[in-house]
Amino acid sequence: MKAVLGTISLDHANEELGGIILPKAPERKEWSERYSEWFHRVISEVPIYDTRYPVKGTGIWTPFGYKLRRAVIETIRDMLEETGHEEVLFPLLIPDYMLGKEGEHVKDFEDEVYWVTRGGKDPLDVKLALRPTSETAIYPMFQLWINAYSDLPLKIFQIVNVFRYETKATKPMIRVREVSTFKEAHTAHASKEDAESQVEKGVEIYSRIFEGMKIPFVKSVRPEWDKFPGAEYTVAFDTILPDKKVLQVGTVHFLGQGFAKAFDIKYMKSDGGYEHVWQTCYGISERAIAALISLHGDDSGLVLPSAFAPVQASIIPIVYKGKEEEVTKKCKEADCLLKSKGIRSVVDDRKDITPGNKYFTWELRGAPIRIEIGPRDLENSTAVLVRRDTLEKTTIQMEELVEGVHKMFKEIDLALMERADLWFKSKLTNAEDVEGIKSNLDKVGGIVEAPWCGARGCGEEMEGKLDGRILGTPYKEAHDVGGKRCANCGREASTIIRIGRSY
Ligand code: 5CA
Ligand code: ZN
Repeated sequence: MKAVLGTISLDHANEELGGIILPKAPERKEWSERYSEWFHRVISEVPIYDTRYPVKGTGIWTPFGYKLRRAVIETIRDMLEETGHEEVLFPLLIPDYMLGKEGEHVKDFEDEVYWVTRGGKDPLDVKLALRPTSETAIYPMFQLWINAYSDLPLKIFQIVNVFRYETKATKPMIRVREVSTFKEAHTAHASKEDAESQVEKGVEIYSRIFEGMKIPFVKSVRPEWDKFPGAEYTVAFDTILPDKKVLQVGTVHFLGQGFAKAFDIKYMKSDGGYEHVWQTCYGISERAIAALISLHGDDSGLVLPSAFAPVQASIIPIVYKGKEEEVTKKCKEADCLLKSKGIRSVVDDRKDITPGNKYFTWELRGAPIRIEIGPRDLENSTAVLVRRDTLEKTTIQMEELVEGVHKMFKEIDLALMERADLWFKSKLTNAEDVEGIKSNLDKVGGIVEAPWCGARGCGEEMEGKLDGRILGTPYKEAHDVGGKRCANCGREASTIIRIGRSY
């Protein structure tokens, strides 16, 4: 398979079809040079997400956006259920005394919490927080639910909205104040080993989710000073957006016994004594959907992996005078056939719109395949399939339509992964010293890896010098720093450090 870096350019501009000039093949100029504008344009033109609601940091999933969101949620839900997690639903409101139980947690979230203090005109006797995340809502119930060894492990998740009064610039889907699509999993275990192995499983589950979405990532153990408040350590998934900035798309936390002690969650051991449980939690949000939208797109709009595309195949009748009815009928038959095989197809039989304009619509909306059927196809019993990612055309026999569509989905999905991977790898560089890191961050962006001594003071110093964020060290990945010196202080290196300019 041919992989393409940066710009995809095939020249279809001269191809004519019944007097219609096909739209120019996809480029990635706006996508890479003015990503932020590109993103806003795509989400509002498709439309996916409407940002005009008059509360800062909130947005509306449009019908099309909602379908995309639902496909992502379904994948996540299936993956969690397959791996023994059960779905629950907790209240949005958390009493202040519960939110305050775990010291570090509340200290870090304090400035981000929205409070409900009145019911009608009456002041509430207990202030209620809108959940910024649900540890402090869920764990008091764990305390009631967990008594015996046989109650463990306990693995639950919920998909809810959470509220964070983000003070950095908000950005649709990426940094919102109402996170509308927050999947949080929470687990409790009898031993430290068991909980740590759940962290590994959480990381594995997320890896599979991102692989399914064709989102390349690295997994890093966040530095001590940037871990989740209340956690012993945090493993984060970082990807790189078209503007070469780093986006954290998911996190898995090892909570140790901190919350268990704060909320007194204990189980009885075989000797009759009690032990606090060991816990993990992991979260993912609509940020992952923003990454899905961003990573595969081009200047014509969305390009979506087949599993997530709300419309997988658009069928466009190429009509000539006198043949309208026959062609449209054939399109509808093809549509029925595809639908009966579980393919999400539509016939675009809008009147008074040129096929060219219909192509624009479905390219913008990221339908992986466009199917064109015209009078000549009626005679030959064929259809023309056009790949969204390359605009390559293939003529196939009508009786091979379903097979051909499935085959093309596979090819597109593979190509999307390969293209995204290549692009990601081109933004993942190495450096040996602070100068080199800085130069890579300035020139390439993305993520820079460098040898590091592992000392907190040294890391913080480096962060100051670099105008970048220390993303952490590789999680369970072989890396050889034998004989290397720390990029910042020159002492013997013990590990690799990752740095990027992040959202
Ligand atoms: N309770 C834990 C695990 S569920 C937790 O809240 N972790 S978190 O703070 O790291 O959030 C989980 C994920 O949600 C993050 O990795 C990030 O991808 C996403 N996220 C966090 N804040 C926002 C926000 N303001 N807007 C969009 N997504 C967000
Ligand atoms: Zn050092």
